[in-house]
Amino acid sequence: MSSFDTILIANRGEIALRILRACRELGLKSVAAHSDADRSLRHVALADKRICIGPAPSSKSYIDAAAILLAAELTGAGAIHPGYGFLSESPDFAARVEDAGLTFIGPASYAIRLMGDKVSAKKAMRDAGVPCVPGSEGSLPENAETVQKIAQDTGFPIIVKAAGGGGGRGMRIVRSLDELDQAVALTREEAGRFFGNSNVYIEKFLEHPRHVEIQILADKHGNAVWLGERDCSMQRRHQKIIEESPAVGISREAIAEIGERCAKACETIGYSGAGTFEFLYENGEFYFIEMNTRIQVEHPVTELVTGIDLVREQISVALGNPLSFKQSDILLKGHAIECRLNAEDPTTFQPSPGVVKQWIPPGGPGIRVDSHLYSGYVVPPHYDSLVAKILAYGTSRQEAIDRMVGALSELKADGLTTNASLHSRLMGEQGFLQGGFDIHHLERLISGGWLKQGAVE
Ligand code: MV4
Repeated sequence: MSSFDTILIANRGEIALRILRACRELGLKSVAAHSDADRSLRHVALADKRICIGPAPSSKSYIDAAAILLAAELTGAGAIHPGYGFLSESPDFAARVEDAGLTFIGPASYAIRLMGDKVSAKKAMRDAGVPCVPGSEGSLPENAETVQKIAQDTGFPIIVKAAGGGGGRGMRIVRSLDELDQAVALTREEAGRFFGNSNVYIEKFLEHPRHVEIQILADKHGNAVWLGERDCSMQRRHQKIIEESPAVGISREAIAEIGERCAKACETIGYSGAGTFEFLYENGEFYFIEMNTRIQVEHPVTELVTGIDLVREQISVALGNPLSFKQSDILLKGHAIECRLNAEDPTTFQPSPGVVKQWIPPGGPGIRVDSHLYSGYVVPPHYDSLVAKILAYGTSRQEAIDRMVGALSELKADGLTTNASLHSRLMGEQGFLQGGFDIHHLERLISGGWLKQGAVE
């Protein structure tokens, strides 16, 4: 089937280093395709080859498809790993990689395209037996009366979403019929401008859901497995801050049932690679909203509770190998928590790039740190502010929390302003300790003045 001995890493930061390590374990060579601003990244030093693909702005480097394809040709890479962000979910890029006779490490371009359009994704998933949020069947018609009928049948409040959106972009909550026409018109107009697709759809708006996602892996031989869930409800402005597995208060039977449906859906649509089904969870029910067709930032949470190397498996299935295990081989054990360490102000959330004078990562039993930082590294201002993922694993949730508290107290990132103190405080926050909080929890804390209240809980 596919065959390659060299992978071009079309990404940067911690995930580029993570991919490089997976290449090494698989006996594959790696090429670091980096921007002008990223010459001093750790994975650039460790890769078998390195090639500069353009200036610092990602539009001229990490999302320049032509530059990356040329880099692959020049370095003899047979495959491209896109990591997350950048070109990882671009169906056009994946198709260009395929057309160049190279392997895109991810699903086939048609599956990325199917899932990139949220209307077609929902239809495919509902047809495959995955429960979805009630709402319009497909995109809205032009006729205002028909749209009103759909909205009333769904029941207010509703949310109008752009088919080309996702991740929180292009959506509008509508609480009554008199706001409907204008909301649909505005969302359509924005959708056309931002995504080049003015299709919009309606869903029942869930007021207090949790964000619970299911990790899947599928090979090119029709086999798919689910690898448990991650609760990603601790977020602010659609940026996840803490993720954990298992999700507090959801029965193992309910997770197995939804997991089976996700794996089956992958087999139905011919999906291969790693993928994530995003659900809203409210009143004991799962509602599918979107599928992510990439490896995600929070994948190590799943690696800790399953013992499976998701990046290695992702590459292995791209090579055409069958999955190296069956569903019954996957045992979910213990509890894992990830804190995203960002170079940002812990109260204003403003990015704060700069020189790392001294970096001392935490360690000890149950601690994993995925980071590209080293003492003397300069965090450039051009990219995402994520600088490290601190993970704690324990037999119980409390043990994982206790280990995370210890890890955060050990961590030193002198010279950088980070959100480590926010994480330390959250580890002792009542709602977090109890678990099962909704997606608005952190924003509710912040608007209630929690950030300024010092240690008062
Ligand atoms: C929703 C919702 C409530 N009801 N859909 C935001 C990001 C995108 N992935 C979907 N989003 C939402 N869709 C319905 N029908 C609430 C959100 C939402 C949200 C979802 C997941 C994580 C954080 C969020 C923050 C605000 C709103």
